Amino acid sequence: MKEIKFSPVTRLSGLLSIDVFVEGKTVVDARVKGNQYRGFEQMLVGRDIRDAPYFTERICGICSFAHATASNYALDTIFAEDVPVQGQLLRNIMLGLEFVQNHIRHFYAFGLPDYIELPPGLPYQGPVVDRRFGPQLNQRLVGDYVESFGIAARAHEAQTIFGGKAPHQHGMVHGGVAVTPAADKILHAQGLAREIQGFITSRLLPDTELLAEYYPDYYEIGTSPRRLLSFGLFRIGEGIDLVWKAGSVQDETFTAGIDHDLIKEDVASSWYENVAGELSPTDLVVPDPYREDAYTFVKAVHYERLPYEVGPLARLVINKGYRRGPSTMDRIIARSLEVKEIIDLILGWLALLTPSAPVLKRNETPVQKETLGMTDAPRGALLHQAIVEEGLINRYGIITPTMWNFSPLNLYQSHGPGEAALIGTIIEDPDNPVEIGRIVRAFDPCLSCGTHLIRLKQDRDKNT
Ligand code: NFE
Repeated sequence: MKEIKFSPVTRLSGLLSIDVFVEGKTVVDARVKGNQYRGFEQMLVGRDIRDAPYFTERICGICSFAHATASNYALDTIFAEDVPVQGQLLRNIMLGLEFVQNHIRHFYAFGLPDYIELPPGLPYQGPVVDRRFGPQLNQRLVGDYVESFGIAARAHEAQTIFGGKAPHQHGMVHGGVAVTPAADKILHAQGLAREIQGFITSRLLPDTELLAEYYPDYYEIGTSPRRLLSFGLFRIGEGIDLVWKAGSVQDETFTAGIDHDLIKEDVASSWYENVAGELSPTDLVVPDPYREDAYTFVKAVHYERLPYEVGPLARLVINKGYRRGPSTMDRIIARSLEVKEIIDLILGWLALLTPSAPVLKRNETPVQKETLGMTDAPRGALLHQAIVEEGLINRYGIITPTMWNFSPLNLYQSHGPGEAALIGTIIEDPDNPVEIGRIVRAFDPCLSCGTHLIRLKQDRDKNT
């Protein structure tokens, strides 16, 4: 058996290493390793619960608004607030723009360099192996790759119109949003959204089709068990009605809704002091980076004891009847199809904004001690859960999409979706295992989110 190590895996957010074990040409075992420890849950203990969105959105620079959303949903419950419809629209517009920014950047900057030949000198290019586009098509894709950076930036620009800044906006607050939409702001955002929509229609979708046409074998590579899950996306109307529904899929069976009590974690393979059995999201664990029988800072997460894949493909299967997958190409296609749906939704919501309508309805006294904020983020299901005493955080737990997709071997000896997708892969050329990067990046992993201060051994020794 041969071991192949990738470290670090580039063109993603955070620090990820992959070890695969190959017999002949077949991957027989895999380990996805999150190499940084963040400790946000520990930082939050004892702080005012109203600070939680500002801290948690700094978990990550690429999905900060998603964390602000989950955290503010949790605060809306704590303060028993009904967000005005115009506030809901603005929240959805800003959250949607984050998806747009992420998905466009992922397709071109993170994923596509595995399939095209970029001009020399650009960073983070792997070995040029298995490139199938001729010079003309390659040139077209390189042109779109370059253009995509400006387009993705437009999405952030549009987010700042209502959110003040991006990333780490200040516009979403508990009870609604902080900025009333003036007519000039709406027009500005519409102009940017139309430009993005044009790029998605004329470039991203045809480029995705082209990729699928030239790499059809990737419908069979990176496959994993058909267990998909989503917390739903975009609240609208009274209560917590969702534009895209929550639920889970096992093979062909869809079950509506998610019972959050069935979501559990464990540290069987994770660098924390070993706690036997299942953990709840708000259980604190103590890091132990020197545990011999562990290999990652990512905790394993499961639903009804089973690992689930989350992300654009799960949402598309649950909401739009997409039938294929999961495979590497299905994950890529789902992201592109989803971003077209989302930019159309954003333009629809922008048209519904009314400059003088209220966007915020706040209460000042917390009425709940336990709270939960669940939404989908660009990469999948995101949960924030808090226990609060007299307005201060006693416990704060976060389960991110990358925890779902890059869960290590769990308590029940099941691999997470990322490891499962790698196992069974045929590596054509073990000296240039291009398949591994393609499979892993199609999940769009973010290890900054997945492993929520690095504590070096020297520091630990100094402290003891
Ligand atoms: Ni750091 Fe994130 C998204 C969240 S992934 S990118 O999407 O939450 O774990």
